[in-house]
Amino acid sequence: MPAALPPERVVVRGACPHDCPDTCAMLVTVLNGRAVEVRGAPDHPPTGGVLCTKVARYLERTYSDQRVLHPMKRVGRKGEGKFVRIGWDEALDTVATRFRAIAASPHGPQAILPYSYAGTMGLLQSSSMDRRFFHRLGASLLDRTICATAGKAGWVATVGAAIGTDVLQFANSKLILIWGSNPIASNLHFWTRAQEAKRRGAKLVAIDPWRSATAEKCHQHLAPLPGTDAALALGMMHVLIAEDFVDHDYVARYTLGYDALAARAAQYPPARVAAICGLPADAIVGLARDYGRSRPAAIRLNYGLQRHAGGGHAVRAIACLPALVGAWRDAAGGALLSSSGTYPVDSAALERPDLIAGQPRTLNMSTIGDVLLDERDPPVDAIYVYNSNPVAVAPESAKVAAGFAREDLFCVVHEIFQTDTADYADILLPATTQLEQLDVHHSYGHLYAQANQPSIAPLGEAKPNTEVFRLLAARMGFADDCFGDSDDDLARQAFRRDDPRATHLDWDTLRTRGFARLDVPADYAPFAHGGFPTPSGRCEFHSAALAAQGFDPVPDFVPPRESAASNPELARRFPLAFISPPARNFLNSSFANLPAFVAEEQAPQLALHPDDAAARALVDGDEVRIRNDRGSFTARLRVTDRARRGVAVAPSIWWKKLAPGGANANAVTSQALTDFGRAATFYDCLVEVERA
Ligand SMILES: Nc1nc2c(c(=O)[nH]1)N[C@H]1C(S)=C(S)[C@@H](COP(=O)(O)OP(=O)(O)OC[C@H]3O[C@@H](n4cnc5c(=O)[nH]c(N)nc54)[C@H](O)[C@@H]3O)O[C@H]1N2
Ligand SMILES: Nc1nc2c(c(=O)[nH]1)N[C@H]1C(S)=C(S)[C@@H](COP(=O)(O)OP(=O)(O)OC[C@H]3O[C@@H](n4cnc5c(=O)[nH]c(N)nc54)[C@H](O)[C@@H]3O)O[C@H]1N2
Ligand code: SF4
Ligand SMILES: [Mo]
Repeated sequence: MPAALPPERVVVRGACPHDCPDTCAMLVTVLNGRAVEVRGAPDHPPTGGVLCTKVARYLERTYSDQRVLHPMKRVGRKGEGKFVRIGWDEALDTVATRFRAIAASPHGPQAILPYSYAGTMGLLQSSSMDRRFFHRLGASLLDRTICATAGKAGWVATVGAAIGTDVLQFANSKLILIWGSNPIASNLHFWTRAQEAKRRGAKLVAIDPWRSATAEKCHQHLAPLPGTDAALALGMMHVLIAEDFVDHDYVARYTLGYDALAARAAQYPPARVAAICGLPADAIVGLARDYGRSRPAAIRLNYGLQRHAGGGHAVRAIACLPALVGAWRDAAGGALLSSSGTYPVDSAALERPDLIAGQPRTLNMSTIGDVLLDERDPPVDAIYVYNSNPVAVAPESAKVAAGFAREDLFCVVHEIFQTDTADYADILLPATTQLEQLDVHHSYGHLYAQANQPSIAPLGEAKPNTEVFRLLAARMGFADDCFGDSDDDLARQAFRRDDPRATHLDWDTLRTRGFARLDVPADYAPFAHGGFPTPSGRCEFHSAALAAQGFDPVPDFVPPRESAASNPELARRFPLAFISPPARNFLNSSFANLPAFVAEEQAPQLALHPDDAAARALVDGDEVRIRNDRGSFTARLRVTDRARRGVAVAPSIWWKKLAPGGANANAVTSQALTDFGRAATFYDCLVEVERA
């Protein structure tokens, strides 16, 4: 009898690819070519050996029997999801032939639109060869605004770049404001540090219209009405200035526009703020005093609070707080929205914007429904979707679906699964998962760069994004050298090595060790001595750059577009403010097709306060319809005081085709955009609820 071969067992280092600030380091155990275990790397400080419950079960995603494993072409109606298998050659030839024909037509290459977001956050698979391809093609540019650009614009106008407190430092804070963020669901490894701080005596305060799992575990929870955070921050500043908690030395040395900010804050006394936010005035005063007295005091603000008409101003107002009280002086003080700007990513090398000839137009991904349906010159004749599921995640979904259903639209979708969007594809291409592809990662929540090594061979005929664009470039006859770059070549170009923070980020080191910390001190306090990367080098309470663009140069409260105060007529018909924040077991719409995760979330739910339910004669467990002029969807009612009065909450994002009635929360959300950053306003949305 031949002796059995010894099983070959290897452990490969990887990085979680999902759109999550934690960017965990993964260890993938492979036995005879098959991944058998995925766990958190214990030696990577932010991860500390722990993955969230979703990615701890990543193998259920990689080896799911729902994987798209071969190229396919559509045979049914658009949206019906009927396909037949074809070969890669036929698939790529079809795409190249159509793209060439459109480019040569009177509409020109701008009639082609790429559509991608952060299905994977890896620098290679999210924004390298793809951008080169569409730049060289002359396609329309995509404004990637669906998540964070309002907050980013507000933060950058104030602080200068997406730089903030080191997440590891929050363990040493004495007061942590968790603002518009539900880290137990969406930023687990920050929550670990907040818990550590709590054990050492820190006070945790959640500011969220909904008593999230996180708010429930904080010492204090303030539930402002959605979209009123700028008023709350200005009210805090009112009190901090009136009661002289201001760090005058810090303000004088390192900030700009104090008088203008003080004048603005003077317009927001606690009584006025109380009325705007729906909070007791003494809670606002108490919050300001706690913040003024505690040291170190840190704020973890997140994107939940900027999905409103005034989202940019809201983040800008909060970003003023740490400079006003000098909280940046401490490594465990300050604030964190995103750390992505700390990484010297070489986007020019990866994306090659120099390949763009002329000035192609830019189309906004957050209004993709209108982009596809409205008349425009040239029209969008072709869309190529990858790393995103717009038919489920983009606002005003009925219009998005109608746009994708256009018979004259040539639609390519490159996907791991047959999503709601894939159902509309003419050509559906199979994508690899993170275990099957090479990548380099930065992070928007910590300060470590990482390598993701492929641990298994691609399943079926799946290919990574970089490879598909390389093949398409060849078919299009793009001869530029950059289309010959391998993934390894791309990985070497990821960071600007002349940046002092990038000392340890060379690819050979990353590849061997798995990760490396940016070259910043262990007790990193980015703005302890000023040095803000703004035009003035100061924290800009007054921004000349904003003024030059026609914006109010000083933070202000911009009311929600849809609220009783701003639109009473609409609020009479649709009296409930509706928010649809992330469900813990989904990641946007990822995982929302896999049985184990759907089972955890049970069914689409809507949480409503007992008074709001009683006023509509609704009881817990009812099937309810959530509706407004844009559309409707159904969910199971949860009557709970975790929702404040006047606010309805639907954890999201469900796949439409797996939800009752084929609709999800985006049936009711709007395509209106934010004050800064041209971003989506998912949580600025009035609805009415009735029994289905
Ligand atoms: N499990 C899980 N994790 C995720 C995601 C996921 O879908 N699932 N998504 C990832 C992505 S893409 C992102 S951008 C982040 C998002 O994560 P966060 O940035 O934390 O933002 P949200 O989850 O949108 O909202 C966080 C909280 O803000 C609250 N909120 C809503 N409106 C307001 C408001 O006007 N003011 C205040 N103060 N609070 C408000 C919501 O009720 C919610 O509890 O999470 C990432 N992580
Ligand atoms: N109602 C409501 N809507 C929302 C939000 C909300 O809170 N409420 N949140 C918004 C936010 S913050 C965001 S960021 C967006 C997120 O929206 P999207 O970025 O569209 O995120 P996902 O829904 O996770 O879809 C990503 C898709 O990319 C695919 N994918 C993953 N890796 C790869 C790869 O390597 N190659 C290819 N080709 N495909 C891959 C996945 O299978 C998945 O289907 O949704 C927004 N929509
Ligand atoms: S989704 Fe976030 S918390 Fe979960 S493993 Fe990935 S990076 Fe870590
Ligand atoms: Mo996001």
